[in-house]
Amino acid sequence: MSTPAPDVDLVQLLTPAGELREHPEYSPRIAHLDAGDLRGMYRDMVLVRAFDNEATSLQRQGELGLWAQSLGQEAAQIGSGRALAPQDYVFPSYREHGVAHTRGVDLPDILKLFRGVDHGGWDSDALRFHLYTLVIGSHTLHATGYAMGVQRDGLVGTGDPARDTAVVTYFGDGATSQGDVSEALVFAAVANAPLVLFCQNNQWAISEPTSRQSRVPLARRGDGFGVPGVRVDGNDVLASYAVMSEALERARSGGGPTLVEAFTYRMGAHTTSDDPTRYRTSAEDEYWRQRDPIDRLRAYLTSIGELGDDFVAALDAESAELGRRVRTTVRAMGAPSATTMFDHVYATPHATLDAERAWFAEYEASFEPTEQAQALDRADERPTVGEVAL
Ligand SMILES: Cc1ncc(C[n+]2csc(CCOP(=O)(O)OP(=O)(O)O)c2C)c(N)n1
Ligand SMILES: [Mg+2]
Repeated sequence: MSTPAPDVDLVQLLTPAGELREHPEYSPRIAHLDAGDLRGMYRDMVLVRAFDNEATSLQRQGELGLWAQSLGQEAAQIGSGRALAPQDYVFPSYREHGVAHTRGVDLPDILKLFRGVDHGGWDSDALRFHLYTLVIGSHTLHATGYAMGVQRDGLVGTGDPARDTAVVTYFGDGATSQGDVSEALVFAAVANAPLVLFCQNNQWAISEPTSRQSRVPLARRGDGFGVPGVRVDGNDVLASYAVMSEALERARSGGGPTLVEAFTYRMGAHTTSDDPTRYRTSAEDEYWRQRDPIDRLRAYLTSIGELGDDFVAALDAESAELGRRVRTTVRAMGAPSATTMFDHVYATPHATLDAERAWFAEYEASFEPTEQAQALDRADERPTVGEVAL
C-alpha cells in the first residue's frame, strides 16, 4: 500500500482532520490569506471536482473519447496554481484541470481535446498555460528551454515583481523515470534556469506504483543534479500554495530551479480506459479517502466559523450550473473529423501524407453505420465519439 515514506520531511500546514499547524518556514507564506481567500480556494476545488465528475459521465455517455480525472489532486493543483503570477508560464501534462482553472481556462474548453475536435482548446499565449502534453515527460524539456529563453530576455532577478518570471512544468511520478526529465534537470540546474519542476506524486503511473519508479523519495531526485527538492502534502491546499510560492520566488529572483514533490493520490482511475480495482486494494483507497483535500479545507473553514450555509448553498448551485454548461457545450462541439489528424504533421504539402489521408478517408467511408448507431443518432441527433486509450 502506498503511504507516506518516513524518510523525508513532508511540509503540512493543515492536518487531515483540518487543524492548522505552525511551520517556522512556511506558515508566514500563508499569513496574508484571509477567510475570503480560503473560501476562494475551496470554491475552486469544488468546482473543478464537479467539472471532473461531469466529464467522466460524458465519456461514459460516448461524448468524449477519453477522460483523465484530477480527482484527489485538487489541492496540489489549486494551491500551486494560485501561487502563480500572471506573467509566469506553465507547461502542464494532461491532468492539470485545476491549474488550468487558475490560469483562466474556461473548464469546458479542456474537453475539446478529449472529444477530438481540437488539438488544444485554449490560447496558450494569452493564458500563459501551454497545451496539454500526453507524451510523458517531454514537456519538461520544453519548459526548461522556455525558462532559459526567459532568462536570456532579462526577465529574471530584476527585482520588479511585475516583470520577473518563473516557468513551471507539471508532471507525474511515473514521468520521473523518463530520460527527458533527467535531461531537463541537468539543463535547468546547469543554466540556473527560472524553473519549478512540480511533480504530482499521485502514487501510481497507470498500474505501476511509485516504488517501481524510484528507490529514493522523488523530492530527493534533484540532489544529484544540484536541484533542491521539497516534499509537500499535496492534499493540503495551504501547504501546496506555500511551498510553490517559495519555489516560484526562488526562480523569479535568479535562485534557480526547484523540484517540488506534491505527495497526493489519484483517487480515480488512470483514465476512463483503466480499471484500478485490477491492481490496488480498497484499503488503500480508503486510507486516502480519509485524506480528501476538499474535506480537509471544509473541516478547517467550518471549525473557524467561516463556511456559512449561504456560501455552501450558492456553491452547490454554481456546481450544478457548471455541470449543465459543460454538458450543453460539449454536445454543441459537433463530431470530430477523422482526417484533421493529418493537418499539422508537416508545415508544407507532403505527397506521402496526402496519399495516407486519401486512403484513410476512403477506408472510413467504407463503413456502413450500424443499425444501433443510426438509431442512437436519430434518438438524440447527436454524434458520439469513439473511445481511445492512454
Ligand atoms: C513517452 C510515453 N510513454 C508512455 C506513455 C503511456 N502512458 C500514458 S500515461 C502513463 C503513466 C504516467 O504516469 P505519471 O507520470 O505518474 O502521471 P499520472 O498519469 O499518474 O498523472 C504512461 C506510461 C506515454 N503517454 N508517453
Ligand atoms: Mg502518477
